[in-house]
Amino acid sequence: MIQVVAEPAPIAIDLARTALVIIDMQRDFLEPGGFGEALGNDVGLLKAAVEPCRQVLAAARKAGMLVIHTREGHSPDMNDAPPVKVERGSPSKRIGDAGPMGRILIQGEPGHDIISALYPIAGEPVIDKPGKGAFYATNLGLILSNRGIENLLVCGVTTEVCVNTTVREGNDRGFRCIVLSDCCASYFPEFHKMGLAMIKAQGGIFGWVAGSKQLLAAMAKSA
Ligand code: TIU
Repeated sequence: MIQVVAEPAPIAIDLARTALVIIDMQRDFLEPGGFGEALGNDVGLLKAAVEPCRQVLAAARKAGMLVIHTREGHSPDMNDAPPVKVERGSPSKRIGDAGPMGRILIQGEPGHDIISALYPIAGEPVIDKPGKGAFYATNLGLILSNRGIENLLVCGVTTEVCVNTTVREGNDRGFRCIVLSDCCASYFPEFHKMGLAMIKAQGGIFGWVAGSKQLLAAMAKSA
């Protein structure tokens, strides 16, 4: 067991029953020319999360923890893309359109891939998800229950969209979700702040929030 300094309260977790879940750290969200930029966002704002994520990923691998990566996207025929998602707003490019990193948010295209700094290694499940939540229309829940996982350390982008949705789904399914604040980022700094505040409010209504340094310190103590 390790004891992590977190908000709204410290939490004790068994690393053998804990998975690191890295949400959608894809080129389409973090690099110019992808989905994030097509929506009108400054993708540079997400860079801050990369190095903290890299450090947590290295520590999780060293500790032998289950590491799971997710990617948001759709099949090339786009049968799994709801029209309401494809048609909404007035982006410069829509899902499925051709961009400098291939078709926007389409599986198999360069933009859909995970950034090189956080690239999965053999044995780490990669969950392709059509929605915001990582449990929706995926086998994530099955993988976690087969491995006896009770706790999720959650990193990734964006804080208020796919991270928050996944944490809410995970909370309803009985997982203790600990969101690593500096390992998440948003195109809207105020949404990042409030996205974390919503998770830890009311005694931790959806989960816990901790800094990567707090987690790494707790892991180092137990090593
Ligand atoms: N992964 C994820 O958060 N998908 C988004 O579309 N996020 C936005 O903030 N747009």
